[in-house]
Amino acid sequence: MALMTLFEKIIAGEIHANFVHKDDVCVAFQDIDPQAPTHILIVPRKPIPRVGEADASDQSTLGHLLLVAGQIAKEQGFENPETDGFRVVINHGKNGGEAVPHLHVHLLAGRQMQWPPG
Ligand code: DGP
Repeated sequence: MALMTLFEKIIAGEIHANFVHKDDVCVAFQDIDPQAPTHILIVPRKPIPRVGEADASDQSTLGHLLLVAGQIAKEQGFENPETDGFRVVINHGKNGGEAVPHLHVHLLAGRQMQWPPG
């Protein structure tokens, strides 16, 4: 049997995390090393390694992750594009800055973001 990813262990409750959302498709919890006042990871229960390895069968899962990111941002009061806002990020591989090989969407909010990103 394949080794569990770190995020599978968090989903299974083997490693503690501060969850903000759970449903049948994904969970969301606070990042352990926040890069903004709000930094939440939205993680599919299915351990797709990274976005470039998703396939057509993952279409609804990928869409769901973005919808949940937007929903959480709205719940936490960041949805007003004039006065606030937020950023969603997916890192793929070495140059993308990926550290955990289990697909996840970063939701960052609570400060002014810069462009281009580092
Ligand atoms: P990425 O670089 O896109 O693979 O992001 C991985 C993120 O996972 C990074 O922002 C830090 C976070 N992270 C790593 N280990 C843990 C952990 O044990 N718990 C939580 N909550 N987050 C973690």
